[in-house]
Amino acid sequence: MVAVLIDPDSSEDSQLDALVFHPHFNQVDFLFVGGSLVTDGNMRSCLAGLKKRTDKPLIIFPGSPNQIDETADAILLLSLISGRNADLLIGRHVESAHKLKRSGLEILSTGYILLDGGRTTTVSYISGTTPIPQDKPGIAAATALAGCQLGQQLIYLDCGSGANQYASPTLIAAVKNEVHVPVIVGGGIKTKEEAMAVFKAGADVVVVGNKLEENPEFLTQLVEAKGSVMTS
Ligand code: 1GP
Repeated sequence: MVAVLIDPDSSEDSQLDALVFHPHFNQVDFLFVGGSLVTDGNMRSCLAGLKKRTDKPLIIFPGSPNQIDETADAILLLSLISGRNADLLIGRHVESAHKLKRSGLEILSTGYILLDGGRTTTVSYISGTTPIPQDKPGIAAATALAGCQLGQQLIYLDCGSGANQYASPTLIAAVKNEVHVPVIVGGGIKTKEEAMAVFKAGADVVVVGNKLEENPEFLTQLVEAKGSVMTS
């Protein structure tokens, strides 16, 4: 499946139109909304702008508890299991627990694994955590397995938005070999070939943000990548 990541801080009406009215938008499965640094509270207006245009599932990909908004459909309740920052493993969750319960959002418990994408990304800087080196697939696989043993329903392998390097197929395959929950892969995917490699390695959901923000026409190639793997 394909998910498009929308950053509420850079979602002008014209950008949303370019995405939603794209001829291949019907092939998009989910819209993830959020980011590791939403500075000016645009979450509600971004969700409203999307709801006006589409009935695709709107799933919050939260960078902080202030991104919880009951007008979405669901939330990836992320636990940053590749890091050792207690606040991002359980602290923020405790702070948000009541708000989340009241929100009525569908909660998708997600083991979030940050991978080294070849540069310092906002998420690694803001979270203060060290990403897993991509040449250590065994560490990523053991981390994903531990997340599942703790009851997480999804694993998200992320190189961080705007990464130079996307998740390596070897690492994705190692994780897939270890866990039986859906694996979401994102960060730094910029070409059709990269998207195909990620799908082929076993990603259940491929997420693209930056590249589509920069060029909505990339949706055609992303959808072709998904299609080519489904038919092979
Ligand atoms: C980031 O996985 C997402 O958390 C998407 O990354 O913006 O690099 O596509 P990009």
